[in-house]
Amino acid sequence: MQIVYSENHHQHAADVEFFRGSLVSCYENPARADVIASRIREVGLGPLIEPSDFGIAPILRVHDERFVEFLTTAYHEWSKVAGDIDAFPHAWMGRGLGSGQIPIDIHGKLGYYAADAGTPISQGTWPAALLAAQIALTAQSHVWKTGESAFALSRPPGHHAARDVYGGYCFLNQAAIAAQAFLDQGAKKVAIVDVDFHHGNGTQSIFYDRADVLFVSLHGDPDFEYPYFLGHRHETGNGEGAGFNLNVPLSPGTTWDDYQKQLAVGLQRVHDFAPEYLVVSLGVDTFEGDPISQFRFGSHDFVELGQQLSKLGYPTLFIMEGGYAIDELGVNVANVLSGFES
Ligand code: OKP
Ligand code: ZN
Repeated sequence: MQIVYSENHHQHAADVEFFRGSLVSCYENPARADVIASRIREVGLGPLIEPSDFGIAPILRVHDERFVEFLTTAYHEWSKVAGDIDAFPHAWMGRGLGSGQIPIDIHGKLGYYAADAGTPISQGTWPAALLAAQIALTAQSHVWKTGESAFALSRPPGHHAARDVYGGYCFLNQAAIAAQAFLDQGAKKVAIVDVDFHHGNGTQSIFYDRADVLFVSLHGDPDFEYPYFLGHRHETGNGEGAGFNLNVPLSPGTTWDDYQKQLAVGLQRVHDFAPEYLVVSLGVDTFEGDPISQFRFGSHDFVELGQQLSKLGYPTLFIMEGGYAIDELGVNVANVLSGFES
């Protein structure tokens, strides 16, 4: 399997995030990708190659131009008034309280584009988010050209980013950008399976009205878990997209044994859809030791997850999403990929 990686993810290094009312060290930190890369080298899963530059056009197929413009300038605008400290919003529009007009002031803009107060923007956030998108596009291009599978080892993650919204540690939606790239290159149908603990609300929202991308997500029930406002079972798609969105919300404490039965239903849906390519939003925050999540997978369960995904038989593009138990993170991710290859 080809693995696309760059050490330049280190540019996105925020200091703190809000957690239960306090500021704590960021869970989404550079050590995450470092330990994954090092485990992948250790087990010899495949060559780690550097990303190529596909420019901004494939990103603008998914994201709003003004949103992208905001991301490119946000830290600079913020630091002019706040100094060299991570940027956070402090005001949101609230239901029914927005005219739709985009504020000029940076604090207003942050509130306009952000979904939550848990996603700091640091000095290097934009270059790192852009690089993550290029990593996804490089891996996508490999899958497209060779029919082989690939892994985009990138951070920050992407599945909470919507067309013009950032949040949940995500800025650009790598999975959506890659899925759209397959379609733009001539594919007719792409399936995205999101196995991160958190619902991929950004990805769902991007493809909710469309029949060319099937989105299947298994996740902590949004009645209890972030992102709270999307990811319910009754969300099945809209208009032409009706029937092309499948959410499987699961209770806190879900084990692999419970999960795999639901996964089988989700993968059957993918099989029935008969896509040409599979994109996997790969989060391993379903691990029992994850500090912000509530499922109970053991490390060995990730091997089986990889095996289940490989049984579908599609050229598969893995995109790195969440997973915050640093000590086991490398093993858990490598286990999925080894299971897939075996
Ligand atoms: C991103 B991904 C801690 C509470 C949780 C958002 C979690 C985002 C997870 N501040 N905040 O899906 O792994
Ligand atoms: Zn997650």
